[in-house]
Amino acid sequence: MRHATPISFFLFFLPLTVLSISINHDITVGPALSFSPNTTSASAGDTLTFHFFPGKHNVAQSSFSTPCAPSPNGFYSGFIVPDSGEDATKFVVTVNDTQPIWFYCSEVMHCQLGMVGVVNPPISGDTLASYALAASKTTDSTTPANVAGGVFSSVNGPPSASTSTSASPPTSTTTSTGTETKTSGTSTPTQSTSAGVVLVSGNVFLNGMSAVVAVAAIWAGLI
Ligand SMILES: [Cu+2]
Repeated sequence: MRHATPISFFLFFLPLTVLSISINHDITVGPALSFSPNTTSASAGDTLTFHFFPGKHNVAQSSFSTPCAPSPNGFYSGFIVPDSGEDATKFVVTVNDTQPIWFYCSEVMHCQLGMVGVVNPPISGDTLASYALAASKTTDSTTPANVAGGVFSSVNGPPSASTSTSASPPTSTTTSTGTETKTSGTSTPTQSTSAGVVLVSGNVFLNGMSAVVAVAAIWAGLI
């Protein structure tokens, strides 16, 4: 029986390896001159889904030191301007690492008036408040030339009608690169907040279960 313990360990930890779960973080763009939430904590592999509301808005990545101007190789959604309610087109960005991601809306004066946000702000040092303050002192904003760094996800109907039961990776959604081509029509399941929450709970549950089972395996092996 002693030799069974390492195998048990492998088997019980295997699900954790398979269930390396990425989480989606929803961020609304407008209708006020703000992103909500304006601060998000994300892990590598997670996605950010930007939801657009009325007002002329977009989301563009910048660096902390150059607010209201795009950073090289940063993402940019292009303007997505619904007549009312949330636009069917969402912009999905995959988070590659846990470095800070600063972003802004490039419409005239929106960045200066505080339409800025951050993902993974540093624990100390640069803050969103200081970024916003620096943004308020700039005289104009720069709109990137091309859509970049993300994919468009489009679903029919309001977000509440998106009753996805599984979290699809962004690669399964309709994509376009280089040009601001909006897609529409097909009902593509997208990662919703609820799915993310469910997955988080599931992950925590599995972690807990595996820990319990692993401890049981150790105990059984030692007898
Ligand atoms: Cu805006």
